[in-house]
Amino acid sequence: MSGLWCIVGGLRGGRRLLRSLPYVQKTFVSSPSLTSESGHIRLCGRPGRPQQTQLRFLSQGQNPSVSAAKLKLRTRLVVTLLFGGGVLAMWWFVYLEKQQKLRQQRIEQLQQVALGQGNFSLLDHRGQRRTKRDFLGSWVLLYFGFAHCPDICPEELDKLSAVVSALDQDASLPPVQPLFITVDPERDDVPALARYVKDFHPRLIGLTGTSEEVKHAGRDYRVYASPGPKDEDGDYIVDHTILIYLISPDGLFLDYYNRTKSQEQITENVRNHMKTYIKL
Ligand SMILES: [Cu+2]
Repeated sequence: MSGLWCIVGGLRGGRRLLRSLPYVQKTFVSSPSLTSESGHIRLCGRPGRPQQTQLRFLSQGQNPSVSAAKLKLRTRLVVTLLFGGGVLAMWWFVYLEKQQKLRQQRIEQLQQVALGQGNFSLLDHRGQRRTKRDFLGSWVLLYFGFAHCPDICPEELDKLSAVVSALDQDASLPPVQPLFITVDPERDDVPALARYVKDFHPRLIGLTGTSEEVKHAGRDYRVYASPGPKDEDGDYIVDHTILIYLISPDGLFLDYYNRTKSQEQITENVRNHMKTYIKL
């Protein structure tokens, strides 16, 4: 009997034929000699070369070809999901690596620029001596100007104050310390600065010192400052660099903003620096 089935099973398409004939499958299952332990049915095989097929249990009452198609679909879905997840994870890893590399390159470039590498020592508007080291650990927006400036300095300090206030609104961001260093120490003494900073952000710190101390601080940031001729009232204008500097918590110069930059642009830029900041 088993020899007969071997002949049938050996015919091309024999297995497909068998699967499509439930009564034949029933015969297989009911025959213990043809059923393996795992429920698979051995159809036939020449000695040493067994040939197997995986017919499903008939007790499930399903069309085997439909079940196989479902299984295939499910397998494909799982494989696709695993592959997609793997690709996504790889892309994210490469992206983070690239961001970190770019950030590191930027820091190295800024260190080569060597801006703000020195350590200023000045008096604040309360008369206390402050050095650059005192602000390590804080984000700083720094501006050089003078209290008698008729228009540009008040405009820039208004803008700087608005940026600091806008960043303060975002609780996820660290606070920014606004600093103002005078380029006119002759007139901007401690009391004059105390009066002046009141018009701007409440955290704004005014800094002044001797002519040499102020020049030293300006040189570190390559600030140009040149007093003009005095009029009959002894009044004069100081021609100076108009830039707002962004300094990271580790004291590195990170960026600068000229007059063309709007409050919104500066706020967004500082926010981006904060979010991509990697502590050295
Ligand atoms: Cu000015």
